[in-house]
Amino acid sequence: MAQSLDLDDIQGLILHGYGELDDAYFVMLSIDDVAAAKRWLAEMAGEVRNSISRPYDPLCNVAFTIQGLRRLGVSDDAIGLFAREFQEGMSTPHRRRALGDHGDSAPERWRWGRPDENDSHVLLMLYANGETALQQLYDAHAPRFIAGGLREVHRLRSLTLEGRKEHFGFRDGIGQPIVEGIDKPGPDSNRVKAGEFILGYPNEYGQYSDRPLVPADGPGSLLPKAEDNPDLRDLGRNGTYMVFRQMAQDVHAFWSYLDGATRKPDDTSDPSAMIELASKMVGRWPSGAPLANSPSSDDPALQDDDNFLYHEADPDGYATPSASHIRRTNPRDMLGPDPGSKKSIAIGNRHRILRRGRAYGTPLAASMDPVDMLAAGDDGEERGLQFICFNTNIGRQFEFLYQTWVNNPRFAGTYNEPDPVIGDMDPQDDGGQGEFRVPQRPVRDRYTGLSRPVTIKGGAFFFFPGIRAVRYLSALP
Ligand code: N7H
Repeated sequence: MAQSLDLDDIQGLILHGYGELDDAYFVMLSIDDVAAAKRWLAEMAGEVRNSISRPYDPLCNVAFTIQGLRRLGVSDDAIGLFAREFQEGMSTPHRRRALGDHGDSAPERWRWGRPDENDSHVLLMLYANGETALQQLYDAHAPRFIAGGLREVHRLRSLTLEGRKEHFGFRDGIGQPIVEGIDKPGPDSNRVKAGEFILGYPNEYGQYSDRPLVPADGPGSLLPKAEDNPDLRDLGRNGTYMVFRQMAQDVHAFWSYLDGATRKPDDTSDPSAMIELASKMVGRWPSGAPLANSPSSDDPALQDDDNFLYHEADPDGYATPSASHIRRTNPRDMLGPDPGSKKSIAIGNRHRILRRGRAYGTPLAASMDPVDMLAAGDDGEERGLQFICFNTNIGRQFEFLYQTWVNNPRFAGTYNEPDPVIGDMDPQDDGGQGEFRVPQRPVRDRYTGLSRPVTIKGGAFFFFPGIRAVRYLSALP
C-alpha cells in the first residue's frame, strides 16, 4: 500500500514540473540583512506553490544553498545532518572528476556556483505562461526581495521550446520515474518509492535518506514529526535535494559531427542518416518515440511512450545501443546479476532522478529541424539546458549516474564510449576523443572522433524544502 504524501507541504515543482507555465526565471539572491530576509521568507512561506493541483497561474518556489541555510541561522548540528554532498558542494576535487568538470567546464570558469562564490544563498524560482506574465511576476517580486534585505546576484532565464524539445531537436522530459503515492498511469517497473525523491519518506531500501532532525521546541514545533523518530522534528520532510547545472549546448558542432559522419559516397549530406545516427545516440527519435518500440523510423504517435524494457527484445542494443544516452542513464532491466528480472529493475530504480530542467537561449533554427539547424551555421549565441533534477541521495542517484554510467567509457561492455551526448570524452584534458558504436549485423558501425557538445556554465546543489520548513527557516532566532 503506497504511503500518502503531504501534497500541501511539498513544493509543486517536485511533482508537477509546471508544464503549462512555459517561461521561468531563476533568481539567485544574497542575504545582506538576515532579519529582513526572515520577514520576507515568512511571507514567501504563505505563497510558494504546493503540489495539490496542476497550476496554470504564475507562481514561485524557493531553494537554499548550504551557505544560505547557515546565514539564516540553521545550527551547526542540523547542518551536519544534511547529505554530505550538499554540505560539500558540486566542485570538490573528487566530484569534479566524477562529473567531468574540467577544461572549459571547470568550476573556476563557471558563471555562477564557482568555488569562491559564497554569496548565493536563496534561489527564487519564478514560473509563468509567456514572457509578459513572467516579467510582471518578476516586477512584483523584485521590490519585495529588495525590501527583504536580499540582493540579486544572478538571474537565469529559461523556457519551454516548441514540442517540449531540447536544443539538439529532441523531445525531452519523457522518461521519468512515477513517484509512488501519486495517481499516474504507467508501468509498475517505473514506480519508485517516494523516499527516493522526497525526504522523510521510506526510500527503495526501506530507509530514510539523510536529512536533519531537530529538537521539537522553539521553531522546531513548526515542523512535522520525524516518522522514524517522533521525539524529533523533520526539517527535511517534504523537501529534497535539487541538482542544478547550466549546460550550454553547441548545436552546430553536434549536427556538424553527424553530418560529417554520415555523408554519402559523393560527399553530399544525408539528412535521414544524420537523424538516424543522432537518434541512436539519444535512444529516442526527435519526436520522442523510443527506438525500443520503433526501431527503424520515427513515429510521432509514440512521442510520450515510456513503456519499454530492453533485455528481452534487445539485449545487444540493435535497436537502442547500450551506449546511448537514455539506455545508460536508465538501463531499466539491463543491470546484473540477472538482467530481465524484477531484481534488475529494482536495482536500477535505486539510481533514478526526477528531471525538471528546461531550455535556455533561442533555438539555432526556429523549426528545430536538424537540416535547418545545420544550414544556420554557428551563430556564436549561447543556448542550452538548465538541467534540474531532484533526488534524496545525491551520491547514489545523480552522482552515481554521472560517474558510473554517463562518463564511464566502458559502460555495459563498450570501449572508449562515454555518453555520446553529455559524456566526458577527454578526461585527461589532452585532446582525447570518444567513440560510438551502433550494433548492426553483420558488423557494427563505429564512429570515432567525438567531442562533448556540452559545456558546464554553472552549477550547485540546493535544499528544496517543504513549505513548513520554509516557515521554520523564517522563524529561526
Ligand atoms: Fe538527458 N538530449 O538531448 O539528448 N535526455 N540530456 N540527462 N536524460 C533524455 O526520455 C539531454 C542530462 C537523463 O528514463 C532525452 O525524457 C541533453 C543529464 C535521464 O529512459 C533527451 C542534456 C542527466 C533520461 C536528453 C541532458 C540526464 C534522459 C530523451 C544536456 C543526468 C531519461 C527524452 C544538455 C545526469 C532516461 C526523455 C529514461 C533523457 C538529452 C542532460 C539524464 C533527448 C541535451 C545531466 C535519466
